[in-house]
Amino acid sequence: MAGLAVGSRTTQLVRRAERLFPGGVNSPVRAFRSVGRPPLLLERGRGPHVWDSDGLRYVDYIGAWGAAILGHADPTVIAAIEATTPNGLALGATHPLEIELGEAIQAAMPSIERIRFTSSGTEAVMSALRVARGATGRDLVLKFAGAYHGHADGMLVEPGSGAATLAIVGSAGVPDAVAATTIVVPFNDSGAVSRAFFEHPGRIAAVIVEPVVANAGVIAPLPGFLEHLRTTTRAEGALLIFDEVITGFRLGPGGAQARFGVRPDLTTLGKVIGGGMPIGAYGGRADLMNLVAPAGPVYQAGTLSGHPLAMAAGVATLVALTPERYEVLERTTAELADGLAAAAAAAGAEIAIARVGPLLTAFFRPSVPVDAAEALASDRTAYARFFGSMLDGGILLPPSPFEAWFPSMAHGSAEIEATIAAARIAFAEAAA
Ligand code: KE4
Repeated sequence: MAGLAVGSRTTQLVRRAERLFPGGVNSPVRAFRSVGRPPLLLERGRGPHVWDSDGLRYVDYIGAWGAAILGHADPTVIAAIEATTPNGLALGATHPLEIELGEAIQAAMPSIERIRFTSSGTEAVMSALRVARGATGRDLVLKFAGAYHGHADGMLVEPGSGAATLAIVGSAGVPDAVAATTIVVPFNDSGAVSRAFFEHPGRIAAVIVEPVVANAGVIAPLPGFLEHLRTTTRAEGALLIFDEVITGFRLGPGGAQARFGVRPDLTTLGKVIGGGMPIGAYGGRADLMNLVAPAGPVYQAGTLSGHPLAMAAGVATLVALTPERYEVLERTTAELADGLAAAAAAAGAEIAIARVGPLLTAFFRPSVPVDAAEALASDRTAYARFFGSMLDGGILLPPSPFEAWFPSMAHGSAEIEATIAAARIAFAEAAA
């Protein structure tokens, strides 16, 4: 059975990795620490499947943390990269493909009047926050507990994702003075947002939000919450930043801002727009983005920003993201969510399936959470057992209860049925 035991090649590779990288990984969540299993090394992906270094195949819901929306090794994306590679890699000046990808993003997200590419989501968030501070002359930023916006110092205050997985509420090495510039309130708590502005009049440069939280597991915005952020920031002279690194081009071509009809001042993007290549982007109102060097006084730069291979992969991906394929992905995810809920009910397991479009999380708690405190109170031990049982059944879930599952457009009924069949066994084992 897949994943039953980590084989000798993986064991040897893990031992070498542990002598090289902190915790044996290049990003904490990959260590599988919270699910009590040895980490997998993934060596190949194709469509809905990945293979580990022992050659075992899994139906994959990590999905490169959202980037692999078309499925792994999509032929059109690979072909675009292969066609670009012979012309050289980074050339150090603007490449025509940067213009193509920028125009494709702008066509899908009209709020993005100007855009700047970076090489990661963290860089995109750092830069958007700098623009907000440069534009307003204010120092404070408001974020939501359990949201993850990359590892820039000021964002590592009650972060989600891998930090929440490790029960980290802050990070060593972040000066108190920097952490003090970040105000944290509960997601979906409009009153707390208003109180923060009342307590810090004229000092908050921006509110940054995952419009659908994915990094505490999936938490949907309550009706009116995003609208409240829009009206409050506008009234208070602060900017609204939608961190759509996950939701952008995942919740549809226009992301969360189109799905919920709320227009932010700035947006950060990543993952899908690079088709699996290293990428980030920030953009928004022209009057704000024209503050960015060399047009204005807010400095930001990047050696590999707009890398031709990332641009080629991103263009190929966005071209492939047709309305029909989004409809199929929504249906697939809904079938998965319904099947998981039915399997849990049949086993008498206390599971709440949170789903927004093609994003979902199975929370081991009685109801879907409305904020990170409720999400973090879910049963981590039960999730770890569930994760292990699903892995043994050939299904690879995110190795943390505080991540979203990322089904792809390559996941078909066979993969959904296999996932639900494995969940029936896993829930029964968890309930035993
Ligand atoms: P990167 O710097 O990791 O490219 O992006 C940071 C980031 C920013 N904003 C949001 C909403 C994000 O989800 C992320 C990164 N996402 C995590 C997965 N939850 C990356 C996976 C990891 O840390 O290994």
